[in-house]
Amino acid sequence: MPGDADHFDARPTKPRVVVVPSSQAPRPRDEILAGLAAPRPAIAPKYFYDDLGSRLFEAITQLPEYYLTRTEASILSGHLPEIVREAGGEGATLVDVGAGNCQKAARLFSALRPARYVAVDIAVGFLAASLECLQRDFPDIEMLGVGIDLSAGLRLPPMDERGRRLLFYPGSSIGNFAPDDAIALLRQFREAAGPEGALLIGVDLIKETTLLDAAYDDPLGVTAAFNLNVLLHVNRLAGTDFDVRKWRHAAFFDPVSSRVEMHLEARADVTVGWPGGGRRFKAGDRIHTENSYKYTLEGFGAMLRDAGFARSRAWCDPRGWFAVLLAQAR
Ligand code: AVJ
Repeated sequence: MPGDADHFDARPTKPRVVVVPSSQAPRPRDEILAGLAAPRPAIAPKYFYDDLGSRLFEAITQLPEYYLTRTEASILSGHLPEIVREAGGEGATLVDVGAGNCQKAARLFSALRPARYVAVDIAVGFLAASLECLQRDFPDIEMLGVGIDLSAGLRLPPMDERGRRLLFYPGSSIGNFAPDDAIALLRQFREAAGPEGALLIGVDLIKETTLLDAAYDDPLGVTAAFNLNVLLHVNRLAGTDFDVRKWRHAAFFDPVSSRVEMHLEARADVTVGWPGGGRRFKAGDRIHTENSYKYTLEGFGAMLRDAGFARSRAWCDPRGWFAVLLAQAR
């Protein structure tokens, strides 16, 4: 019956989700196979996030040892009015980079009251489902999903918007990039924010090694499952024949490079094949899957300045484990 659908679908329509094809990024299959064949074999951390990987990461954020997500949430909720004031108040376009389940941004909504919410993530199916739920709770905020591979740059589709832009990059996701690449990404954020805009970013700080090791190698083995799951994703993307049982999770903080490294280590000699090739791994050989850089507040402030941000303010938890910074483009 005409009209019925309208009636039941009253206001909250499904948010539009667009995929921005990355012309610069190599195709996943080529990138993955090149990484596996390299002298130091590696898989880029963006490949963690298939549907199961996105869910395993959500589970990580609930672990007692993984202090990052809850520490950041407590900093944000403890200083929300001040952060919103510094960020220019209500009515902005909130651009959430690496939005995942969108829960971090959703907790800002009541105080920030953005006119528009643009959620950007590489895991576009997971993002679309998250956005659809969120739109029902916040029918007055215009929402857009953007599927994009950040390692090829932050390219946003043209948007009809008034007001300022606030870029949101929480969770210390910036830690996945080596310092020089991180500065280049921050510079792109500054450009995307525009002259009136700002960046709200979460950064994990250097702390005792035992705390960092535990956060990335938890006793329940959730992080191990998250790390090993990349092999299943890679099997689908690149046609490899990884047997998860032949590999083990390894994670540790390296104070010299100031980063937590994650690897997958061969439990015994193993051969991995793929269409047109393959590689033998000896017991103990590793595939590097992630770096998670840790900073001092001073060090990260300097990177923001290098990226061209005019000034920044920082908030920390009482233990000094995590920082939230608000950086003004000018
Ligand atoms: C989503 C990149 C911030 O580095 O802490 C969690 C990913 N890896 N446990 C991080 C991750 C292992 C996470 N980031």
